[in-house]
Amino acid sequence: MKPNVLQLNPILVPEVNDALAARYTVHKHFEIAEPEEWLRAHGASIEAVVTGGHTGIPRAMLERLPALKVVAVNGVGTDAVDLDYCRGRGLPVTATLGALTEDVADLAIGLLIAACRDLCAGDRFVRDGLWEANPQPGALPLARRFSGMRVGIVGMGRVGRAVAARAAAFGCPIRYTDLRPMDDVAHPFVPDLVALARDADALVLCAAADRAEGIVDAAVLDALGPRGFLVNVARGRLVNEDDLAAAIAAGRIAGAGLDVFVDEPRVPEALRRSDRVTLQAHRASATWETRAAMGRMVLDSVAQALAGERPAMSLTT
Ligand code: 8YV
Repeated sequence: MKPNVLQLNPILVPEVNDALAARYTVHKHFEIAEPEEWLRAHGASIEAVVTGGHTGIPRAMLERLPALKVVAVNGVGTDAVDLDYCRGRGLPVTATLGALTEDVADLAIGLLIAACRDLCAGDRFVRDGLWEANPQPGALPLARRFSGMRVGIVGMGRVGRAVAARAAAFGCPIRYTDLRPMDDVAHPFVPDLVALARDADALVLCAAADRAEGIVDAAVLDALGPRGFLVNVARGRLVNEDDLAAAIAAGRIAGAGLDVFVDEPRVPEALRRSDRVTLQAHRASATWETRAAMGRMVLDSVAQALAGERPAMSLTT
């Protein structure tokens, strides 16, 4: 009999789904009509959970899965999994470490350029026929140069470093903040986020959200100022979204490029309405290349755990 796997999030790469289905009996939680009842009846048979970074798994669900041998997160963020609880249970929680670094950094730079060069507003201007109606060069305001902008990176992990490498290629001076300075990073470390924002033209959020919530608030946004841009490719809850919406509406910051939000898929009206905000639907890792690589890591992690080995990508065991 094949081991039972509970999948909490759709996987978009057919080869990964095929490989999962060939090896395991896969139960798609998101397709089960009565998930609570189903869990009561079948929870004890589940040996592996496959979930997304943003979805994680509620602790109450973990408690209903006594035979569980691994939580394989198809992502790098593990803030939606109770790692301490899993550690206490000796349960490996794995992530797809390194698989999505380049794509997330690419999107961060893409969002920053989109925000400061008004790419989406320009696209709408052409697409909606407004250019023909307003052919004079001043119909669209001048934008801002990205090359050479002072970039402040919040979280100098894999993604932060990849953003730094890209921004450096655009001639951007870089400074960063994190829980502590990193010996192997040459860019200046700034312990205080307000101070980092004050001397930055753009703040790029790349931090894990396990221990940080609402760290980008009105004080940070005001330090960034009316010529500053905010980019978030990490987690929505790093930002106080009400403060951000107010700062955007009042022009207290210049603009934002956002891939993540506090309560996805709900995005505050003030952000959706503003031309100075470029929005994405949590897509930073959503390329064929990255999702296939992530899927292979998930398959490896589940296989290792069910073979009784410590998964190479375990963060808790
Ligand atoms: C994914 C993510 O959208 O890696 C993460 O933590 O949030 C994203 O890469 C998600 O995990 C896809 O399943």
